[in-house]
Amino acid sequence: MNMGKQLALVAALAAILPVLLGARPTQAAVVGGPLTNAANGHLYYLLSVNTWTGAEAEAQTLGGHLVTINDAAEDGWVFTNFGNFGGTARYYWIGLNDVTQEGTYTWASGETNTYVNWAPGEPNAFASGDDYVHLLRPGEVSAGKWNDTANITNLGAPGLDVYAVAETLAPTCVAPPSGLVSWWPGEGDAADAVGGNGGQLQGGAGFGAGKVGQAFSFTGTGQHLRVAAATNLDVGQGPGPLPLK
Ligand SMILES: [Ca+2]
Ligand SMILES: [Ca+2]
Ligand SMILES: [Ca+2]
Repeated sequence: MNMGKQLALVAALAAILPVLLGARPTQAAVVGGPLTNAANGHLYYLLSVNTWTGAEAEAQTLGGHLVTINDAAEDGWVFTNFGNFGGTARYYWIGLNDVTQEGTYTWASGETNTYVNWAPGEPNAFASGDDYVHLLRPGEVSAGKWNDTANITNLGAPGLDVYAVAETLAPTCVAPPSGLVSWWPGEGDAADAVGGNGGQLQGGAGFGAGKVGQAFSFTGTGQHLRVAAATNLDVGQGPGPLPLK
């Protein structure tokens, strides 16, 4: 290839590259999880490669924020579960930033805990706009420790993409409607949380993961919850027991 063609190729690539880079969605997407942290019941999601602000936007869509690392235990839990998610060592954004005031770091969630885990020499505010914090990935010196950088998607070389971890509160049940006679939450037993009409699981019915906590699990023919007749649970006359399936 002669020099003229090389220059033309470079010019063509230079024209295409910003288009390719600009093609990344402005808001991250969920690529892993949610995983539940038993220590606090919160849900954590791995988000796709994006800027800190793009990742925070997705975290808010999920009902939370980029993860707030409240203490060393949470720091370790998140790093263990997401630093090498799917067998790929990943950098990931956390909610810490000093956008509002240079040098004063705050969490996207508004929480005011003071635990930090900076890598040696960080945060160094290497460049103006280095206001966003990510973890160093497994296999690196200072793996799991924190670094401030710019609002970017990549740390400057192929493969150095930055993912993110979002944290949301545990889902909660809606408030029970007024006049509720009985409520069987299915949290490991067949107790009635409202009316005293506890039941008996029949036919090998059990419990599984529910939308909130546990739920009844009916997986075979004849499995049901049997509840005895009661004056406060009058379902009228029928051919047999009222099944809950
Ligand atoms: Ca947290
Ligand atoms: Ca800064
Ligand atoms: Ca830095």
